[in-house]
Amino acid sequence: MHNYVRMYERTDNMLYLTIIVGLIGISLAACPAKWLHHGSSCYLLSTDVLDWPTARDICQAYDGGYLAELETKDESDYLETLAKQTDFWLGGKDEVEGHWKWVTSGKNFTFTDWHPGEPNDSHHDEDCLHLYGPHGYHWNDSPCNRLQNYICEAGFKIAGPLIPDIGSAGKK
Ligand SMILES: [Ca+2]
Ligand SMILES: [Ca+2]
Ligand SMILES: [Ca+2]
Repeated sequence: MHNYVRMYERTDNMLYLTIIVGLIGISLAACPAKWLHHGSSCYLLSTDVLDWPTARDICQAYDGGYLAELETKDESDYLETLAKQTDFWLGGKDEVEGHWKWVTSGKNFTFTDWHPGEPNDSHHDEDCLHLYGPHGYHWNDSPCNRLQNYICEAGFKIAGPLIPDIGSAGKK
């Protein structure tokens, strides 16, 4: 009887340890569930459509999240390949006409992949950046109130090597 009690206590302790280690593991996971990892970032391709300001706010509501900022050809190529089914808002805007910036970081564009003839500020009403299907998913400026899918980006968190070791011990 005494041994049974001790065994259950031990099982409970192992359960708590497993839960705690699991929670630590989740908090240190490389990318959150449904987010894709590429390079130093995680990306979430939306399944809903929003106007550009709302998409920006939704992305910023995620921990460390922002509407995607494409700083390199590698990053742009990766997302253009993924975007092949629909158009996606990106985190660029020309608040001052023709002066494009990434809104979250405030950085000027260091790399661009504009479709030829873009940005054209069509009807003097295109101030928000997106990957545009009819333009081969290259960059285009578009009216900010248009409802489209969007891509959120967040920093890739590297899990420490110690945590997986504790995790595997806790499961034994
Ligand atoms: Ca980026
Ligand atoms: Ca514009
Ligand atoms: Ca345009």
